[in-house]
Amino acid sequence: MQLDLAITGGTLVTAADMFAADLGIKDGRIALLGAPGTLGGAARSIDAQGMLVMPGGVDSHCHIEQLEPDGGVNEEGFESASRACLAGGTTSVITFSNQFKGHRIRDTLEEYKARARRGAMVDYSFHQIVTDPTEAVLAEDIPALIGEGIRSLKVFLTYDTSHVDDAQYLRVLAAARRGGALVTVHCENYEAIRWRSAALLADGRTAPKYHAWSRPRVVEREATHRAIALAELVDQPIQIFHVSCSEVAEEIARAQARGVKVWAETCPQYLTLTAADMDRPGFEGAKFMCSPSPRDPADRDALWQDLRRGTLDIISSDHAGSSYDGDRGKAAHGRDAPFTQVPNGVPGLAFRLPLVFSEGVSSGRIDPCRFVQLVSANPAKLFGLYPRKGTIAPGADADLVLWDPSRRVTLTQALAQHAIDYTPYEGRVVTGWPVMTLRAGQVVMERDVVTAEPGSGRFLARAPYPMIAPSGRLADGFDASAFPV
Ligand code: DUC
Ligand code: ZN
Ligand code: ZN
Repeated sequence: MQLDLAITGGTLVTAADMFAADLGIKDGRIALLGAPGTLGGAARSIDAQGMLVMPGGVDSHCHIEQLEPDGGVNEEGFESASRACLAGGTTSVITFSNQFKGHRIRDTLEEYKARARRGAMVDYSFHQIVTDPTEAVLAEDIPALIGEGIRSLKVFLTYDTSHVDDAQYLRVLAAARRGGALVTVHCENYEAIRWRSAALLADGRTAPKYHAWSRPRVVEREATHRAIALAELVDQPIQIFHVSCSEVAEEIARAQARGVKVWAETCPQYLTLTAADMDRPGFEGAKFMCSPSPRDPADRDALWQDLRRGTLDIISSDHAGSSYDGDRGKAAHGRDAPFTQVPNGVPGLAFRLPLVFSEGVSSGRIDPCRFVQLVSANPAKLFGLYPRKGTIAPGADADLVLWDPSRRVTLTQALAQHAIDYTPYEGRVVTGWPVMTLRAGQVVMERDVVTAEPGSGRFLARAPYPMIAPSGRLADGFDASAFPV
């Protein structure tokens, strides 16, 4: 076979193994693997001596070009987000289509697809956010979008514009069970946060650091427990987004031990930042505000234990498109705005893999195979993209990152290549860096220069897959989800 491209001399890393091999690419896919020096002819060859060759990152939680109920749109568009992804070794994303309360889902999804078709330079799918599960949305929109290959829904248990109550959450779980989709959940208690925030403001405690005080660990733990308990009642598999601390992971571990189909992720911000970052001078702390809040150094360190034992199985970015100084940025209401008026979220598409590799592999906490599991293979599996994404095997898309494990790099805003005007990781030194990214067999980033074409990303329709099937364990054997009530 005449290969289009051969990658030779590198060490291949998958979720399972690490071995010296050459890799051949044909028509955008991995065609064959061979012992070093044994591949046949290739039109082009890349020397990967000294490099790890890993599957491109799959970021299963990031907010890109998201439309907001006030008529605005996230400052991070598909093109700039893709540039950041490719710079950092990520080749696929699952971002969001957002339902506004009082509106149907079906029109919004088309708008997101059109935006992605114009700008995306990575492959993409969507989670559908459900904020208003009316009868029509449950009976018509959700089955239709699942039929189009959107096999994950997201619900928020907090935020004024998006939270659902328990009755609504149960109905979304039931609709997902009927249609065959995963439900993903933002777990924080809405009323508890409102109550504490009002009290903090009444006491004049308005600075960014009080964001953490408004939502302590127990607020996240309670919502996580409730999200799991109701999912268990319906027998609907769920994933918990952005777990910030072990107190929450313990709830998940307990449910997993009972055999509940619940998975969970954390994000680099919870492994690297702490609440003290929000107490920086002036309004600088706003740059570190995200929800749930970063916690204490001990929480940050303990999360690695949850990642090692598998309670947490995915590390996503939760990249959020709010700048610092822009019109929709964190300082848009002034540099003395109360924390309740500051948009939540931190940018993280570009530095997800470098931060996790450095803190995880270079620091000796995890091995390279676990790294591949956390940032690529596991998100691909949980969200129905595997084995097309997330592995190096014949037939898989040739989405690869060539990684220099010993290169030391100081993170800067310029290296992030996103549209957001800052990075919370400015000045942090990492060990391990992506030197080349390939998507569908094409080199799309080399030495920090991204060369992909806007619109070259492909929509990833997700077919049914067994991992997210209900367990079949129902109280009294009664399947209440069969009745669309
Ligand atoms: N939290 C979210 O739930 N979404 C985006 C940003 C954030 O911090
Ligand atoms: Zn969230
Ligand atoms: Zn999010």
